[in-house]
Parts: sequence; C-alpha cells; structure tokens
Amino acid sequence: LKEIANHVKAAVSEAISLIEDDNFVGLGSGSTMAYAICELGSLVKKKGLDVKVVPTSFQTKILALENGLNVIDWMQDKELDLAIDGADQVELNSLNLIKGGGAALTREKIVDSNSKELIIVIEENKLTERLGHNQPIPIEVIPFGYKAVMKKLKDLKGKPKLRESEGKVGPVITDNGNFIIDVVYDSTTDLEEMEKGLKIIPGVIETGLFIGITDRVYVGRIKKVEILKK
Ligand code: A5P
Repeated sequence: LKEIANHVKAAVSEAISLIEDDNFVGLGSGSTMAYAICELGSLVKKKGLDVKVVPTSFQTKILALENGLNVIDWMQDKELDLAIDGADQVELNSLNLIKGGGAALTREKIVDSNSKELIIVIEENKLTERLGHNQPIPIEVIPFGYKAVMKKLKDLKGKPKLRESEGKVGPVITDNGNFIIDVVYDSTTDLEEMEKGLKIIPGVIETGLFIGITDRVYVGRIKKVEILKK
C-alpha cells in the first residue's frame, strides 16, 4: 500500500472526528482508508466509544479487526450513520466520484449509498473539473461473460482493458470472485448517461461511477484541509 502524505493524514483525522458514540460506520477501502482505520482504532480506544463498523473489503475487514474495531455482520436491518471512503477522482461541482482503483467498488457502492452521510477523503490532486478526464472507469464483471461485456463496452465507444494482477498471474480477482475491466472514455462523454447504459449490460455487476451520493469531501491540501459540500 502506498504511504499517504501528511496533509492527507490531516484530512483523515478531521473526517474521523465526525464519528460519535453509538455510530454504525461504513468503512471504504484503499490506502487512505488503511490509515483511517488505524486512526479510528486509536480514537475508539482513547475515548471508549461504542462504534460498530461495516468493512467493504477483506483488506478493510482484516485491518479493522487488527485495530480492535467492532466489525459487524451487516445482514441486519440497520442504517449506517456515516460512511468514510477514499476515491480515485472527484468532480469539483457535482462531487461525483470514480472509485475502484483497489477493485472494491461494488461493496463500497452498496455501503456508501446506504449511509445517512458519505464522507470522502482525498488528496487535492484527485480533484478534477471533469470526471473521467485521464481516469479510467473500473467495472466489475462476471468472469464467464467478460468478452461479451468488452464488446458491448466498445460498442458504447469505450476503450476497455482487463485489469491484470500484480501479485498473481492473470486477471485481478475481486473479493466477490469477479474480474475488473477499466474503461477509458473520451472527455466529451456524458458519464451520468453512460452509467445507465453500463448498468444494463448483462454480466456487469457494478461500475466505479458514484453519482449523486457524496455529501462532503475532505480535501488534504498542502497548507490546510478544505471541506467541499454538496
Ligand atoms: C478501492 O476500490 C477504491 O475505490 C479506493 O477508495 C480508491 O481507489 C482510493 O484509494 P487510495 O486511498 O489508495 O488512493
């Protein structure tokens, strides 16, 4: 996992301080969240908080347990008070996101969109005027149908590429046992419209486009933490 910069750590600490006693909290995945989970572990211990967490990946679950957090089985009727997550790209005006650099997008999207509030923490270089500019969109697909999905993605004028694993031979396998296809679109593409088209392709589980669900973004800038609101 990549080391995160001190100004991002400051943004993480501010976001984590929103968590209160009795909260049910969704935890995203990735390197920003890895740091956040360690911080949350310390905070919960220091303040004696009763906080229950729902992890979005094996990475997050293992780290949460290692840091003494109370990991719950979410197959119960309980709304999350807050979800905290990282992102690969954030669009300035809309706060729409691209996520899935760590291949955890499906569980992240379920958790993030079923929380009363979604807080995103990023470094400032992840902000963009236009979502999708220089950033592929990860899509989780059923392995059986991935070639068929690739073809449909090309029909929709995308440039798809199967994500290769670095720690094993062959493709990345997600925590759900699926493949990831990263798709590049040209900058004139309307991604909100594209999301609808992508979701109806047979074999597509989920996309890394998170439209209209972010409430606040904590941006780690070199000299300060800036909070962007919907
Ligand atoms: C995981 O699948 C992703 O959605 C991450 O939230 C995103 O890639 C940000 O990761 P980093 O915090 O490692 O930059």
